Amino acid sequence: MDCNTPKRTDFAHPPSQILFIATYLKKHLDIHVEILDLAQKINLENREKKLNDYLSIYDDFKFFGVSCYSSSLYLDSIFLGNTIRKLYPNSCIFVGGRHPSIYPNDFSYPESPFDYIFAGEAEVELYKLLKKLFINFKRPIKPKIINCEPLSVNEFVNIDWSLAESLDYIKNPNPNIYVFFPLFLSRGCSFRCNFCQDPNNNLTKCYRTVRRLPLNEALNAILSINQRFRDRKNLFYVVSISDPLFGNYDFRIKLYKELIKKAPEQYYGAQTRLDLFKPDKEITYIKKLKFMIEFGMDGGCEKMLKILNKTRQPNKYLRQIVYASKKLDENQIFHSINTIIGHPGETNKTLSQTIEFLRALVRNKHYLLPHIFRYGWWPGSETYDNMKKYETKYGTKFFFKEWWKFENQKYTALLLNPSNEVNFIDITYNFRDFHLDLFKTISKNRIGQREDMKEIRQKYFFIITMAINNMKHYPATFLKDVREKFPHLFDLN
Ligand code: B12
Ligand code: SF4
Repeated sequence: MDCNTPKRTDFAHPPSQILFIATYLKKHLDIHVEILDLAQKINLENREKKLNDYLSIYDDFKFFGVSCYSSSLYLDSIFLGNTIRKLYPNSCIFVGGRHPSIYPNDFSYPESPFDYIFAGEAEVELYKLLKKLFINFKRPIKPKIINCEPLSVNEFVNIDWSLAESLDYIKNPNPNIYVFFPLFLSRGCSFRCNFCQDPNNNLTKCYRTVRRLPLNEALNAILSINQRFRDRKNLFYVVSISDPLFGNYDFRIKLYKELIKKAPEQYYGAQTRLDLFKPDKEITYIKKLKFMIEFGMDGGCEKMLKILNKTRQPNKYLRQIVYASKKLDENQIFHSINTIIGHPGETNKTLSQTIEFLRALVRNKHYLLPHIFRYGWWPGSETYDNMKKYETKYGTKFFFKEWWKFENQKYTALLLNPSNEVNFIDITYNFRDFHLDLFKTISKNRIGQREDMKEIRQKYFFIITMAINNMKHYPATFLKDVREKFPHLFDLN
């Protein structure tokens, strides 16, 4: 690799949720919308000053919206709301996203900077509210919660990508950054995996209701990215189909055929469930595209698959994974398989079964990248809403019930003892060992050499090298931080 070869060591995801809202507003109202992606800037030192400088040019703006798309952004969202309120005391500030959809009351308290809190998909309700406020601008005395119904398919809009032009990594493309344009050809998921969705949680109704774009509109959504960005110098991007499930089989086959005809040179990524994927039929088309596919396997053994409510036929499901991965590898298709460790119910036996399964899966593979995630107990999930059940059944201990209200959320979401016999310290070591074990095997296997997908080979290489380097020190650094912040947890274990 010479020094002019891009190193591609960073990833960027334009904020699709805000782009959807902005597109909808622009389409239906005569309004100027500007999008700021502060996610990368907000972690910087001196963030208060930097945020102030960054936001100080918006004194012409009356309305500000903050997206709290994951619970781990709760404190950052409040901080951002307060900064805006101090700079622009008379403005109207909205907040929406996954966390406000589940716990809107977390944003409604005396002195809250927010005027309106949106629970659910907010396009239509925000539009209606703005129309009223344009005629009569009045801030409510206390924060007002607006519950939104799931959007119907005819209310869907395709993102207007001109709105993304203000993002730093689009304005000044950096050849070292992979940009993933998240695209949604559907919304909602009919499955009920316990770590993901709680069927009894009303506020997540939007996430449970499946709605799909018709094929021609789905295709337009994909091609519109190409039309705008294809010839942009230094912009390396992947069209990343981020739906919870990537359509149904018939839809996928038709879409592959169209993509082969209309835009085969483009990189694509999509995620779906392994038990919905038909390797023998789909691979014929996928291999003609520069396509990466990601599967949420989530449980690596029968017992955990049942606890996660991932499937009713765990044995068959695991066999399907083995078969699909073999076929994908033989056909030189880059694929990743995600596994979660440390969910309530995890035992020493399930951990060793999972690593055995994964070891066998990566053996002699060149195109498979396993992703191991440490379980975080996200609100809105069955596991979160039924902690008592897990405490009684497995001896699980959850340490910080409202973990998102603590500083250091990167730890607090992970701090639980999954069962009587496995605690969070064990999971920390297992997390390291799983990575080192699998990634060392993969690096020896030699990563796939597809000539037309060199950038992806580079990405795999980068992820694996970084993980091997970082993971060696992971337990020491993670546990040191936890010990400093929460020493009492070590007395309990
Ligand atoms: C794409 C994605 C990502 C991308 C990019 C996210 C982005 N768009 O910027 C990346 C890869 C960066 C990512 C990272 C993470 N993600 Co993520 N991600 C998703 C995913 C697949 C789609 C989100 C999305 O764009 N949905 C589509 C839009 C249209 O829907 P929406 O987000 O709900 O937005 C609507 C409303 O919420 C509302 N709304 C949203 N923002 C705003 C703002 C205002 C002002 C208003 C009025 C309304 C409003 O209106 C929107 C339009 O209808 C979801 C799963 C899913 N399928 O939803 C997980 C999901 C959101 N992620 C999740 C998690 C946990 C994470 C990580 C913490 C993972 C990790 N361990 O690192 C990180 C968070 C990083 C961080 N900084 O904290 C969880 C959140 C769970 C929770 N209770 O918080 C989800 C739900 C997955 C899951 N089931 O576990 N993620
Ligand atoms: S993990 Fe995937 S399949 Fe399961 S409920 Fe969530 S989005 Fe659906």
